[in-house]
Amino acid sequence: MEAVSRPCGTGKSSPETHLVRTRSIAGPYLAAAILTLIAACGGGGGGSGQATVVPPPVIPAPPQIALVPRYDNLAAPTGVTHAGDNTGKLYVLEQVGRIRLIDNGTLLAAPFLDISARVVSGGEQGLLGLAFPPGHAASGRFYVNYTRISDGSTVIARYQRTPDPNVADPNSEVVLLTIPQPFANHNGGQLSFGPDGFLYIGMGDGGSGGDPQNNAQNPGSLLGKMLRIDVESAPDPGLPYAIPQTNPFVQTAGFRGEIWALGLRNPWRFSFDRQMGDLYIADVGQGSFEEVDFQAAGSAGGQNYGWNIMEGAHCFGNPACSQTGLVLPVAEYDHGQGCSITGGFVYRGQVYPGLAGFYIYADFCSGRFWGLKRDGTAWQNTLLLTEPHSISSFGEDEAGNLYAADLAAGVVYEIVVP
Ligand SMILES: [Ca+2]
Repeated sequence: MEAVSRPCGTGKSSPETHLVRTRSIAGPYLAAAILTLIAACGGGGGGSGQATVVPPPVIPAPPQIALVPRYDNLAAPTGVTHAGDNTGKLYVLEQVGRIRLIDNGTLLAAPFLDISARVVSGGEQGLLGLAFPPGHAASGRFYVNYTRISDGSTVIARYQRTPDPNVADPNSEVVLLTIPQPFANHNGGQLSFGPDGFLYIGMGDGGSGGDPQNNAQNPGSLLGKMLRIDVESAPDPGLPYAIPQTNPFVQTAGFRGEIWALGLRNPWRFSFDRQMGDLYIADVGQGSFEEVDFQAAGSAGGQNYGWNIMEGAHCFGNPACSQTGLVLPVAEYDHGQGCSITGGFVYRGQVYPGLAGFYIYADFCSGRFWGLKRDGTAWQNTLLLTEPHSISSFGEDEAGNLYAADLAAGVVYEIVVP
């Protein structure tokens, strides 16, 4: 039932030794790992005295982390990001529909933007995403993702800063994309510009449970997908944005051209490794498994991450499901260790070299934080911290320092190595 290995049999599994399930781990690495565990448990290892087990290539474990509160009295924070404009400012999303600004280490009283009158908030709805395009310093433009008050539809919209750099114009909205949401949950939320300068949008399957409308596998639906659109170039005729001609399905009948990848349930948070350009998608599971999907830099897109044929690395519904053409996660954990994954970032800051290259993420319910890193063709996943938090989102500042927002506490923490 549990995804973790139970190396020494009795008692509860140790989250310290969370063995990542992945297709690529099969083969010599897994065999070596099992042998190592047998040897480590002592006894029953064959008793020959000649158990010369060759350990798998293991990357150094990351250091344990701690959370230091930096900004508080926030109202249900759902995101943290920066504008990439060398100002050092941080922007914090409040679910109700406000963007708060942290300037020179101080949380300003007046919001950068307040569109709460447009936003339906609560549960999985609200102001869910914010992204600044390349060139924001000159253009003053930025993009948000929210569920609108009239009917809960997802809105992707552009806004404009005013001449006062600490204030955006709430009347500058240009709606780029509206996606009807059949249920209140699974709205996705993340917005991020990729290294290619295109806007990536994580879109949930429309909600309820089990994807009853089969949206995630429907190539004609924008739900249950990763989308990629060009919002900073001249728009296509009849559209407020352009569809990149390098999108994987632009020439495929029956597919929406905006689709970058499909088979996602609720990619609430995803991020690009700022150094390598790799894409990490944390897809929230149904009742059993939470997963991290990985896409190497330079990918041509078009991956099918499996939902609702599979949940994590397991068949969902039909136990004899066909996995042909599906891309399995590089890491997963089961609901003995949490309930809802919150994707984070690969640490690329300069302060904690031991964390370099680790993708740090958490579970919203259990407050477990992990560090995930590729080790050759396998992946190593290490528990870094367990604390009672409701982490809705992670964020980076311009220097690569990492932050985590606690939705319930209204606090933004900095992730440090104590
Ligand atoms: Ca999947």
